[in-house]
Amino acid sequence: MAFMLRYRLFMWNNHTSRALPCLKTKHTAANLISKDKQALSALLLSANAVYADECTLNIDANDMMQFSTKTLSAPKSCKKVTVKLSHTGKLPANVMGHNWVLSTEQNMQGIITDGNAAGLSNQYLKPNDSRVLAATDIIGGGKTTEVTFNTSGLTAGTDYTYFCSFPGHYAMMKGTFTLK
Ligand SMILES: [Cu+2]
Repeated sequence: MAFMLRYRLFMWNNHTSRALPCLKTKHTAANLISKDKQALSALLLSANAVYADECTLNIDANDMMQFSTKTLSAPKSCKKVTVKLSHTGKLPANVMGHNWVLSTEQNMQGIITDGNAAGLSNQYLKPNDSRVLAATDIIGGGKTTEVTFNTSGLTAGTDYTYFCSFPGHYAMMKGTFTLK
């Protein structure tokens, strides 16, 4: 793969140097460079997919009951997605604990209601809740956690909901996850 990449980059350079003497205007040159840049970024993008970098997503949570982003997405080519959650605050898990839970929008409320009853010892989730598509543990300030899940059960282009199931937090800690 690395060899092919180098070979294709070599071909790209070669193509550029041969094409340049034929150029008539600066405008054309700019177009050509822009096109080649696009080709290069497409090449690098496909290399990333192979090495799965884009299949790992990072999100922070803090003592202000906030996630750092309200949208997360991964390429639909990811067979598995890893979400890494960092709690950048200082408060302990029983006071300001956070997790990252994925479900359909429709199922969120039921998961939260049952999660509240299940309590912190169950990560504020009903054990083996089939409505939960993915979930990390609850963590306190200064801690990190992650979850890796298969994307085979998800539909590309559909908006899923992620939230924190700690009692009351979903009102502020909620976002949209999409496979694109
Ligand atoms: Cu929370």
